[in-house]
Amino acid sequence: MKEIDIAKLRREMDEVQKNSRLEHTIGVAYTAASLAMCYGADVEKALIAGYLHDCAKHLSGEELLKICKKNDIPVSETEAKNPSSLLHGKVGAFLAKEKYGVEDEEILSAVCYHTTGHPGMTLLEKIVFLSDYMEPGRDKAPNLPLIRELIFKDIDKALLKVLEDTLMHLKNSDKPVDAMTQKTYDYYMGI
Ligand code: DGI
Ligand code: FE
Ligand code: FE
Repeated sequence: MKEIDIAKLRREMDEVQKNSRLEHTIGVAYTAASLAMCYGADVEKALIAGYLHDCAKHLSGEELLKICKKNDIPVSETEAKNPSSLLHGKVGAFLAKEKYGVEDEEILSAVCYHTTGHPGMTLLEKIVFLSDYMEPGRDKAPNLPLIRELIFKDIDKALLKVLEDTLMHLKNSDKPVDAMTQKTYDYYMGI
């Protein structure tokens, strides 16, 4: 893997992210590193993916759509309607490569799919997806104590619970479910 200066990456996130998002980013990076230690994934890759996962989140919906258009990144109808929520992962992976010099496909795909997941996730993708959900700064999701305990014992059981709670939350708050979020849920629920 190409050498990435992790301390520099953290400083770069410090520059583009406001206080609460930076705290969240650091929380995701260290939670992902801890899960990598627990499950034998690459700790450095987990840290890098954690630091970068929301590297496009400070951009407006308009800016995200513009980057997609300019760089031929495909945008679905649901993504076009909710760019800030649903496009910052894809654009984040693009920036991770083009701006922050990450070449590792595993890291790029963990950044890309951190919001929706996807069927057949790698261990690193699961780690980043779940760290984003349950890092220490998160306090709104239901069942956090249960998920935080379960995740270090059985990551796949924790994944099922998170997917279930996420879909329930989206439906209860009348938010359109992204096709990939639904596909991920169906795949892991065995539907
Ligand atoms: O970027 P974060 O806030 O740290 O977390 P995230 O990337 O997991 O989620 C960003 C937002 O996207 C959050 O408000 C939840 C929302 N979201 C996740 N899946 C879907 C979704 N929104 C819609 N409309 N549809 C989805 O399937
Ligand atoms: Fe995000
Ligand atoms: Fe996040």
